[in-house]
Amino acid sequence: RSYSSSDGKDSVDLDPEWVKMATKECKGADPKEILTWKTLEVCTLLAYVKPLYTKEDTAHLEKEIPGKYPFTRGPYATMYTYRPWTIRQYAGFSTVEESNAFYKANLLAGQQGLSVAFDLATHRGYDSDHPRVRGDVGMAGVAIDSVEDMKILFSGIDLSKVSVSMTMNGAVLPILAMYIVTALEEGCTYEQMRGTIQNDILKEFMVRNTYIYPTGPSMRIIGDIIKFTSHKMPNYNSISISGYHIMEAGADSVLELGFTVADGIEYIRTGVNAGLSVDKFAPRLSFFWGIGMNFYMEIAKMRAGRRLWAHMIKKLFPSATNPNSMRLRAHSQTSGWSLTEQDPYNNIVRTTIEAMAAVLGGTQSLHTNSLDEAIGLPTEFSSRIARNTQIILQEEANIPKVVDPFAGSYLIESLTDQVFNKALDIVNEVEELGGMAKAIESGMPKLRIQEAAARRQAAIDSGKETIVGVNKYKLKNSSSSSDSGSADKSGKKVDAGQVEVLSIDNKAVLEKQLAKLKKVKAERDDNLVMESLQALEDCANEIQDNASPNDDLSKNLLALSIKAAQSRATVGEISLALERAFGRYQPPSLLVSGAYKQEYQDYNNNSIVDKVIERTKKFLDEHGRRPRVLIVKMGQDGHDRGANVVASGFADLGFDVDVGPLFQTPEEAARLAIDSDVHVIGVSSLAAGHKVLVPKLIEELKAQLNEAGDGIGNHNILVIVGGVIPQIDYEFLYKSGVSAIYGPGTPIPDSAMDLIDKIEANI
Ligand code: 3CP
Repeated sequence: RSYSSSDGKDSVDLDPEWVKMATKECKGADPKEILTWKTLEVCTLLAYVKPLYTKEDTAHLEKEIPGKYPFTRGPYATMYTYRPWTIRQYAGFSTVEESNAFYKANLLAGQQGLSVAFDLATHRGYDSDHPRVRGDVGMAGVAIDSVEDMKILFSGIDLSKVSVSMTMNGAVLPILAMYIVTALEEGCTYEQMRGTIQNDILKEFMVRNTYIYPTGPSMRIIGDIIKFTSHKMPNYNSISISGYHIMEAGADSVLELGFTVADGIEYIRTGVNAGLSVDKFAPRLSFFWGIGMNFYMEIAKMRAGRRLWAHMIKKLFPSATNPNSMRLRAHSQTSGWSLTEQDPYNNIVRTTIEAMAAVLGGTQSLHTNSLDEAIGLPTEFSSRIARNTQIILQEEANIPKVVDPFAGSYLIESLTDQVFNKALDIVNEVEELGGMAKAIESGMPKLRIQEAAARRQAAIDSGKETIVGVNKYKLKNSSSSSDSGSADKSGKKVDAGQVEVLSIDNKAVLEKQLAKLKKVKAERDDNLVMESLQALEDCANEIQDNASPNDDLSKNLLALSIKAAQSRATVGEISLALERAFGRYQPPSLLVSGAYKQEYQDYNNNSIVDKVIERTKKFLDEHGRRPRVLIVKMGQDGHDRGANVVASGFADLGFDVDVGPLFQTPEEAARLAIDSDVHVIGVSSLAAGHKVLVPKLIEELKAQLNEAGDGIGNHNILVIVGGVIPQIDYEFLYKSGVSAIYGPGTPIPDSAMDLIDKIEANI
């Protein structure tokens, strides 16, 4: 065990006078031994964090001021003292009419910028009438099929004044094009458009999975967007380089930072390859961090991130001379993963702590999660509390009054150095693999993130890490949110377990979308649509000519998508025209092994893990094969952290685990389960599609098993469900034939043991 300092050498050891006193207080034990904090980042070899930092730890510190290279202290000189961060709540659900009303009400109530959540059908480039998206339309975001939808979404909102962020990556061309056409048709000029498009496809291949096309064409799309926006939309941020999803998928702070900065470097190279100078576009690249409960580390991460970006740009792109090219500006979102279904009001506290880390770290814009997000979609009530959390930080707590208040803290400065150095190692590792696009092809980032996720889950399941209300301080009689409360001092019932969630009527949204699609198609000039789509497809098929003048946008995919959107081509049609040229990306299946078991046993030997392993061995002896589970994700929900963690955990416990490809239909999932002769299908659902997709899966299973007759090994394949399932839907799912529901917080060995019982009963 050793501490390391900013230059990687062993750092100043603990102060000897303090060690003496501490040894006494620790009743003779070595304080270095028992008080050293082995952080989550130990996965990426971050040094251990000392229990005490002193002046000697920061003796090497040089003076830095905010607004100046290397920007550790903030991208602006005055930061919040002059202008606080933007309160920007991510939202969108159901129809454009409902989302528009929600946005307008939020702006009146103190929200300062918009951030649009699209439904998964739109993300993956499908119109609402596509058969693959039955369960997804309007569920985890708003449904958009054409410019006409986009115009309603922003009706009554002045797009020259309100900055709008749009989380869109796969279907970025049609969606950005439709936004631009909407703004132009509302009288806004290109120069007036301010806002951000996420447009970060690299992290989609790594973790978020809402890609459409293979990596090469996807990067070309990004090049064209950077080129178009840097010429015509000087106030628009062309990418939001996102660590958030990397963190939510399980990465620790160092991995998140290293991979995100490496992504950013790849985008700079993409812009340069599109013929642009770095200073022409880099000032409008922006970043996006996930902020979890690791309070000190998150503050250090944001400070180290700014320093690392500035350092890398200076080192790798010496032609960049505009300081704004080196200035990292970031949006942050509190961690959705850190929220719990159990005792959910605790989530308000968690979000407040995370929001404080984000602003003490110097974020430019912030989303605070609603307390109910581990259970379902936020209500008006929970959204209000989330928004007010930020307003209170801005207007009651005096936090904005001083720039970078943690500067000079022995701990935070030391941690900033450590995170900088370790994240730099990760960036260098990616560079050695040939940059992020190549690293992704090698599978390295995905596996590293999965390993961190599996270890984290094992730390929680084994009790090494505390989650209040989940693995410690649980509500009485509570194994899940079915707990309806406990008694307060006066004996009155306190409703601590149940919260209301927003329910979307998927059928009604779908009907509305279908009617609108029909109308748009009936009223447009089909010849114009065909022409514009053909031009787009032809351009996608052409090899790019990098020698063309860099302000020539005639062969630019965004310029041509704008024409298609103007002609009222739909999201699905534009995506399909591009797909004809580019093809659709098929991800490889990667699974990490051994990390869960090792981390669990490291902390808790001779535990339930060993018992489950014994049980699966016994099962093998008795039945001639191991219990076999197929983990599936249906619909367009690509959030696969839970599915991957459960799959690798179950495999470590001795199950035979198959992982289905992402984006399956219920028919395909049933077919795969029967062909693989599994005992159980485990459905992982995080995007609210379960009420449509799970009953359909069970129906399909029955039909296909009947069709197969008696020759098939399993007459009855059990269906279990995990993920974000509101308690109110449990009854419905059980009635549909689901055998078990394992909500968030269920330890993997517990569900595994329960499942073996169920499989044996079924056999
Ligand atoms: C700000 N300004 C200042 C100061 N502070 N000027 C002088 N002194 C100051 N102290 C100026 C800026 O220069 C800028 O003007 C303007 O005020 C706005 O400030 P900003 O920092 O640019 O802030 P904002 O417009 O809010 O933009 C923030 C960034 C942007 C840059 C981070 O990219 C952004 O809003 N991103 C949000 C991304 C987002 O919402 N993502 C949601 C993902 P100029 O522009 O004239 O310079 S949700 C994902 C959830 C999970 C999922 O994906 O499923």
